[in-house]
Amino acid sequence: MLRPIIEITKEMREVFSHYELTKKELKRTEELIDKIENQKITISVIGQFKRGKSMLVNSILGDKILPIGIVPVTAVVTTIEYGEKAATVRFDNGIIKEIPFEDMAEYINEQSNTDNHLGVRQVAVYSPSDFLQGGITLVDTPGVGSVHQKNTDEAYAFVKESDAVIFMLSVDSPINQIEVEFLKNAKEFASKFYFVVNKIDTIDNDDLNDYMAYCTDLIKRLMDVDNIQIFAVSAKKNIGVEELKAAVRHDCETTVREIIEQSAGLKMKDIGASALSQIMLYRTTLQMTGKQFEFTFDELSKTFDDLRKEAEDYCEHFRSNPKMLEAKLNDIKNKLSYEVSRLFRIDYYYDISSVDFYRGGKVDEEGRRDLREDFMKAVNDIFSELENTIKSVFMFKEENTFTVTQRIYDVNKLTRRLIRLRTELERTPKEQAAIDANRKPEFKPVNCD
Ligand SMILES: Nc1nc2c(ncn2[C@@H]2O[C@H](COP(=O)(O)OP(=O)(O)O)[C@@H](O)[C@H]2O)c(=O)[nH]1
Ligand SMILES: [Mg+2]
Repeated sequence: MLRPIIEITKEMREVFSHYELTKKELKRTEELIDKIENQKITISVIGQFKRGKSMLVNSILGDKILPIGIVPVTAVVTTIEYGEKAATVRFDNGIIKEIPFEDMAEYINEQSNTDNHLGVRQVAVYSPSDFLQGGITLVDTPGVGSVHQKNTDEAYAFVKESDAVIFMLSVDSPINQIEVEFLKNAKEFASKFYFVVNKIDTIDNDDLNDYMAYCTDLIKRLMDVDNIQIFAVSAKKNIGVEELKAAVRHDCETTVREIIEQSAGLKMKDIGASALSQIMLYRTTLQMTGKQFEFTFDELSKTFDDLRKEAEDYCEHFRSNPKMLEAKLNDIKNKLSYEVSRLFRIDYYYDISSVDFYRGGKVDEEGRRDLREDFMKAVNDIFSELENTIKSVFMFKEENTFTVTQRIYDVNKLTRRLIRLRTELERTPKEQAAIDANRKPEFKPVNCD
């Protein structure tokens, strides 16, 4: 008998609450529970740049909210929720600023905010559109596959937060490898997909029907399902958009809880894996003798020193190049994961993302950006987090042997429980997919003359 995902999620929350180490996972789990209980659904529009994502969002909302363009335009994630018209910008350094609606493009556009040098984490927009009523957050993402790698990373990072996805294709160029990869990744996190083929105003009906048949077939294979929901639209001419809106609204009114729960189940697998690697580190440290610990800790401190030196040299050369610095930050995380795995003989992973370093930076006399300080701060933050984790675990060893043995016994018990919960999560999506597959596809040939 399958248990509801919310029950498994709550039990995982209980497991995480035992450790200081799984604080991050606990927070993410609590956010998911909040989303399920309050039925807040996040629907992201994703796909390659220039497919017409921003234009579709405008068309859905019936308002020209987002900037559109012939060149890659959207550089940052924009969330749109129900409310009186307003816009706020959240920066990487935590500052939130309310901005006039008309100024939005300055922060979102690749042209005015190249490489996101303003350090914008997200733009949050509020719109009184009926479509958003009842807890829907619609998200416009930067497209994947343009020369702006950062935009691709942002889009990937945001897919992790999505419950449902509007995957955008267009008739002017077929689905490519980058999109295929992106779709596979999205499948790991989102539970509901709407496929949209845009720009149908530019081809005739016969071609359109052939193209839709081609896309439907291809996507079914890629998604490994028997049925998909696919819509032919013109965001520009507002054709087919009502059908898409109706389908999304219908699902949100009838099965919102299932959609959110299923996507929470997928995300919990990711969270569970990350928690398990923290708990393994805890257990291994707890079992070490004082000598072993000292040796391991010395080795790790040496690694910190070497990497810090490497980072310092590196940022001398690339002080104005956020892309290179970001890549280096991920490189450092990879090297640390490797070292921890080697020294503690466990699987240890750092979440590789590229959105955790403030790119606002200073500007020198020649008007060049100097990101060294922010970069080194990010590097040191990575080290000190790990250092504190390991030190705090080791503090327990100061206690008497009985307490340590008891702790090891407890952690073993909790680890087994966590592994069992993850196995339980593995089982649910397939059953749910079968339920999904029974829905009929929505595509009807469209007359766009
Ligand atoms: N003909 C046609 N052009 C469109 C349509 N939707 C978007 N475009 C154009 O495609 C380009 C990219 O649109 P945009 O929304 O910025 O794409 P995004 O990068 O995916 O957000 C712009 O030049 C739009 O005018 C459509 O339905 N029909
Ligand atoms: Mg866009």
